Amino acid sequence: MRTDTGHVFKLEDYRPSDYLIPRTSLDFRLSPDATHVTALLTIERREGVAPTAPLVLDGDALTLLGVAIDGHALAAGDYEATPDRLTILKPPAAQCFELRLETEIAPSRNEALMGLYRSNNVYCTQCEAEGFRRITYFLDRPDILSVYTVRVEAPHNEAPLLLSNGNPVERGALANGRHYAVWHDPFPKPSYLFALVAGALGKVAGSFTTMSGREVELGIYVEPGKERLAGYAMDALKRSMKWDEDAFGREYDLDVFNIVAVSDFNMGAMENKGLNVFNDKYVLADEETATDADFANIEAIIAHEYFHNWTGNRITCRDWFQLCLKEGLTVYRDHEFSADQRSRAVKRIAEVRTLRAHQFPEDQGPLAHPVRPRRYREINNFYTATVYEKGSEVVRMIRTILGPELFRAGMDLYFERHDGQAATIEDFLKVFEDVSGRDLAQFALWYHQAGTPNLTVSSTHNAAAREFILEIEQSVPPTPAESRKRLMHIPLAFGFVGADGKPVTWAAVEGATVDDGVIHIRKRRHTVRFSGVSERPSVSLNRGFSAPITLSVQQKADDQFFLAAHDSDPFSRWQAFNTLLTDALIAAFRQILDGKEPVFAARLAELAGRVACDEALEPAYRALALALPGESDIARDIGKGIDPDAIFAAREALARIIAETNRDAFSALYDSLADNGPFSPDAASAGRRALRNILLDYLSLLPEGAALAARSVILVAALAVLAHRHSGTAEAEQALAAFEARYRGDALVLDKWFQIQAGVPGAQTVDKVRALMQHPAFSIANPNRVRSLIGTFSSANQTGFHRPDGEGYRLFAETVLEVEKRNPQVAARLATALRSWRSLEPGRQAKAKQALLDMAKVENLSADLRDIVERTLA
Ligand code: 0A1
Ligand code: ZN
Repeated sequence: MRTDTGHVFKLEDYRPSDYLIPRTSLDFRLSPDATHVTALLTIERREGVAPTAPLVLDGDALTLLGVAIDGHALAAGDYEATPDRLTILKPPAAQCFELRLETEIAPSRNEALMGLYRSNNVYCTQCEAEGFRRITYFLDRPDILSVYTVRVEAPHNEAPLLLSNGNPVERGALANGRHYAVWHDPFPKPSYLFALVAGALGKVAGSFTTMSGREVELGIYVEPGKERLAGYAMDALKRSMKWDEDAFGREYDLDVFNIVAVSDFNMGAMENKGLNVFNDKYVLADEETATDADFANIEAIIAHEYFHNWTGNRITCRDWFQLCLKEGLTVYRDHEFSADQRSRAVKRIAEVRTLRAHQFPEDQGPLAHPVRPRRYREINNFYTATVYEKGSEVVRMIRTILGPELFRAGMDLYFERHDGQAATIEDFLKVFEDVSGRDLAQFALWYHQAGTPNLTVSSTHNAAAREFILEIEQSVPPTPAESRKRLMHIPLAFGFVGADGKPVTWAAVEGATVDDGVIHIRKRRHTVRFSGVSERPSVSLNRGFSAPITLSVQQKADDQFFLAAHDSDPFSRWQAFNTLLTDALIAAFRQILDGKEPVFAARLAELAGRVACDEALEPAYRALALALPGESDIARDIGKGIDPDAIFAAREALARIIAETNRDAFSALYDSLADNGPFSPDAASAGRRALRNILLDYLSLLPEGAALAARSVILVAALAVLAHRHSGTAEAEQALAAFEARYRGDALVLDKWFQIQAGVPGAQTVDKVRALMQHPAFSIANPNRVRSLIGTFSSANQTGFHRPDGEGYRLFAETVLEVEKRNPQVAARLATALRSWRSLEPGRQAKAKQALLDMAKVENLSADLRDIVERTLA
């Protein structure tokens, strides 16, 4: 485990490497406890660098067996080797030489799941961000692009399948039941994209003909016997390949494209060139148990990794500060893909909900950082919602500002200009400046400045002058290390809606640039005057969520109700209703804290009924509208003094009133949505199921509700409703027991069972989680198990985790430290669940702080966990 060195990496310290590695040959003799790796590296001194410059290679926990240059073994005084560094003190004077390294590693003992490790007896690798240095010494940085040839050798019976990046070149049998395969990847790539997989796996085969007529062989490898569960993933892959051709003109470039699903994986998946490695959760889907969210995730992640082939692999990042160059852009591309495959409006709402749930609290808390950070101690901790999701929003804003044609022209120029390079955010912005002739300097602050900007908006209508005025003021709250903020360029899409529901137009506008339905906010204050507006319109702002900001609008409830029923922009219509719900919940929260019964306006519950039954709206959209803001969404909007029990009570009270008001309508609609035909994962069917599930959630609050949920419990969604709404009842206990008995042997399905129980609201769940950690199917070494149980408990169970006596935090801190011994990366990510501790009411706040301090005082903490804990406390 890499313990904390306290070293801070800074963007301004970037220097090109003195040496390059144009070619890399690797030879692996695989064995679980002692894999022998021989690396033959062609080293080139960069033009202008003095021959005396030592060659310093990165390592991590490595054992060096031998080192030679141009065929001659080095003498002891010619180099220095430690587990994390190899220094060649006096490299040859020649500009180019060959370095041969032999290392030995133990994949079976690698529990950090970085570098070469074993998952279910399969050898696999994970090298992003700095895992390659756990395989051999290397210039393990993304601007070192190398052409790889890889030979893999293993006993045939243990590993009949031998895969690496690129195209297969050669394979053959050897003595003693061994065999080998050679792979060559003609595209220069950074070491973080290296991959190797070896083992006994089942294959789903497919093929794809590219736009220029090349045939690509597709393979998805899974645990033997699970092939039938990978059909949806294969279908999603083919659709992704076609979409990238149609939407971005990007064609696949190798003869084969392989995906391997493994059971032990730190993240979702990895885009290694030609050999994506996936967490099996995002490949395997059983119709009986997979939720519609599972299918949507598989589709999105298959697409995401595939799209990286151009945005990330062909054009990679110069250094890890530029992570958003590949991630934000690729998330933007996968969002667009899903929007095209499904409903654009529904997808956009779901994206915004995710952004608000994960990125806003990051941006508003101690872990806030710019989309392109300038500093890091541990890069693993920067695979964040800010880099990914806000990074995607920034790309979306570029498209909003330039329009679709110039955006596409910029992307074409980006691919043309930077193919084969390790690029920067400046390079990316420059292509859009070049195609449009615009200056994006102020816009670039979206990459450089942390924090969620806020716009305060008020309006006045002067009937006599037929003038409508918007007063808009921007502010960016201070964030750690950035107390003063500069003014940003915020593209604010908007519309005026008249009393008849039709758009209201204007004759002229002054006070800001307004084009194509977008107000360009660039100054602190804008007074935007629209002339020729005779009636006072309702104002629909940030349509389509054109900018990732918060809005404080002085708007009457009547206007919100009106927009919730009439806004022609589906996102803003959803937003109007959601704002009404949020406002009502916050008011109820305050009433509960004051010891009062919460009261809700009757028209809110009635509106929920009308939305549910509005046949003009697609079912998936109605389902999203009916989903009340989550407990943590409400907490975020309240800001401070959070008492999760009071929020829970407010939310329950509103849900109950909506259910009671609409009992008959919800019940009839629920019945009418019964799906008797064969299962289909398509978006329309998923939408009907989503609506049915949310109706069930409401109906379960009525006296007859438990029985209704119990009738449909094979469905994961119904089991969750029953277990959460009726926890402890005989029906719930029986249903959970039956589910466990039925899926005992299936780890991924049982994860849902862990997840549902970890999410049961209330103080008793801490003990349940503790007990479940002893369940035979639970393993502290497996990231999916840990995330299902501990991750769900700490980030999706507000009343359980934030139990007033602090027991939830204690269990959490203990478990994080236990996970950390094996897997610092997963532990650090879990630990971020405490990032909003300062917004809690004082009692809980003190206990949460204590849990953080308990972690901080542990000696030899990993760099990953120390970084998170210390920044959270700072
Ligand atoms: N590049 C991957 C994410 C990823 C990052 C780090 C990893 O290390 C364990 C694994 C995956 C993606 O964006 O999908
Ligand atoms: Zn990615």
